[in-house]
Amino acid sequence: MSEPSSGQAGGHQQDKAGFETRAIHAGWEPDPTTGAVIPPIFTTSTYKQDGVGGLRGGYEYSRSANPTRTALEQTVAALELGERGFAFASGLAAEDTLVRATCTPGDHVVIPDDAYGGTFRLFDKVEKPWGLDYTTAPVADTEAVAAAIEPGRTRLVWLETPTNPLLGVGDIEALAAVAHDAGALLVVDNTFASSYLQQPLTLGADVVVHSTTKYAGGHSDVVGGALAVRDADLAERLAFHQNSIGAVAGAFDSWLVLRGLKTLAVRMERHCDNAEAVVAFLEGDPRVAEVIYPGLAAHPGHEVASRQMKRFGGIVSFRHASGEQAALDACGRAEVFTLAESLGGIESLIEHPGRMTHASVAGTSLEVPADLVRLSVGIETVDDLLADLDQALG
Ligand code: P1T
Repeated sequence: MSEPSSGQAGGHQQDKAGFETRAIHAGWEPDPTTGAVIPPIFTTSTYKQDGVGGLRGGYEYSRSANPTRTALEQTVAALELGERGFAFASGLAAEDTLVRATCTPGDHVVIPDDAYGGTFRLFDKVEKPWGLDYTTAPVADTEAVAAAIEPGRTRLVWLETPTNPLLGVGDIEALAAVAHDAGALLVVDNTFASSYLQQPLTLGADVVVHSTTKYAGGHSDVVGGALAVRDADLAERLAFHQNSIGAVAGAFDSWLVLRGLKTLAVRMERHCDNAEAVVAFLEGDPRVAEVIYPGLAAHPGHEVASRQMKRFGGIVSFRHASGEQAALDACGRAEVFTLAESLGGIESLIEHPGRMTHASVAGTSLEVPADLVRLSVGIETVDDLLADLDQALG
């Protein structure tokens, strides 16, 4: 097929407009026919050809490209300051497509020893039987990551920063150097920080991964994933695999994520404000044994996070001083914080990683503490959030 213009960063990336301007204007010019300011949801599977092979704008079939998805892909690229973006049906679909585009059976990858449970399950239960070997390493320890690399065999060094759910911080610049020295690519899952707080491609990363289900979509109404890259050859490989595997974002899902991204900057500022207030409240509470947040000066990754993140994000984890049952009870008692998996939406969520999002890592090196509670701090009235936590802690 002839390549559609899909996924190339739009003009607002090239002219280096501000983040908010790119979020609102990249990927779409008002429609020349109608003046539509917002991209329509192109609910079409196929496109009329003007004679065989005469594609209009490169559109042939909606697995290959769809104009609503193109608008999202261009926006993702523009926000990450990459050359090209790709949108998928979920974060895990984006991850799997990336792995298959960059690795072959017999290769090796380094993955975090603290990561989303579903990401670990993908490597352990799907990619490993396919023939891809992995070693886990703590992202906060650059030397440990370097030691886990097998030069000549390691294709990817995979990073989450901050990690899910323990909020470990990896030094993107240092890890990019370590990966590149060994001929590997540095992949950064930027879901927790969002494109607004951190732009890994500008720090040397080769690929950015998002679960757009989270802050990008921002309203807990869509499941999606995205990739952004700088290198044109890698982009071509990803485009080929995206089309060949076919785990693409549908038009309506693309539209929802695109709409979410337009307000990402203002939402993230409020998420950060509210998270800071929650941290201050929990820090002073004897029912809490430990508050984990990269914005705390005592957090081991605070200095690195201060360098590579604009602010410290909306996720706060804490350990209940009275153990696992007390942590479970707190999750059950919360009212304004909804007991649910996922994160990054406007509403506050509370969950028990050990029994919920990270149940699939039980018994592995990624197992999380049983007394751990994870909060996705939303943008509600902050006093209501603090009062709810106060009653939930018991
Ligand atoms: O759920 P999905 O859109 O497929 O994205 C997977 C994923 C990838 N990376 C990170 C850092 C994630 O947090 C996730 C999904 N996480 C949750 C559902 C959760 O509650 O932690």
